[in-house]
Amino acid sequence: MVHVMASNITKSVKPSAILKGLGILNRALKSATFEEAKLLESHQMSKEQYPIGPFKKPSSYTEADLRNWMSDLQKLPALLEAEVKGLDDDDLETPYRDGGWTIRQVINHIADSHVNMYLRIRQALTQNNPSIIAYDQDSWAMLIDAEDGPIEPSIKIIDGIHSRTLYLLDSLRHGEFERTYYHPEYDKTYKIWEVVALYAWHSNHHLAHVKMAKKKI
Ligand code: NI
Repeated sequence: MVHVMASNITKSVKPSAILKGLGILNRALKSATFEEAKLLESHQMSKEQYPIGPFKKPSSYTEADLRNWMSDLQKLPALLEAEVKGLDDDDLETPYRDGGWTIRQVINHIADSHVNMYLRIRQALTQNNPSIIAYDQDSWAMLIDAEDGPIEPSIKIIDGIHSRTLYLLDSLRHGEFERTYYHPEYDKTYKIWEVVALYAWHSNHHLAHVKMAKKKI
């Protein structure tokens, strides 16, 4: 019964219609492959750009979370120093992905970024929800000292500002982690504990970039 029905259907369709149908199917397949390739490419790119995944803002935190984030900040300078040990000037010019920042730019960027963290936390603690100054991180990474300059001063900066910030955070009372600053470019208010979470992620995010770049040397 099934066979008869199938053969009836086949008979009722003209060969030209089948060819036309195949053409449509073929085009659909081609475009699916193209879309899939694009999806795969963007997935690959985002995996390279976000090796530990993008930052996910937690909705709340525990004392243990805070300690973990602070520990990540504390560890970063020594971890960076260990990663770049033995790399020469040419090695530092290796980008972590095609078209991405070089190891030199990544490390100089961490210093630039975390100097801003340092200032913003201090402003949040001493002013009432202050508006902070946004900066153009890509342009900063292209300033000559960030693009061509040595990385040792940046590791020293990161070490210094992390030490100062951790000393400060260690002394804060619970409620003080709820103090805020306002980011005018994102039109968002950030609490200090969220900033600590963000920069702990940022530390590990760029440390992963340095590790990726070293595999390409
Ligand atoms: Ni960054």
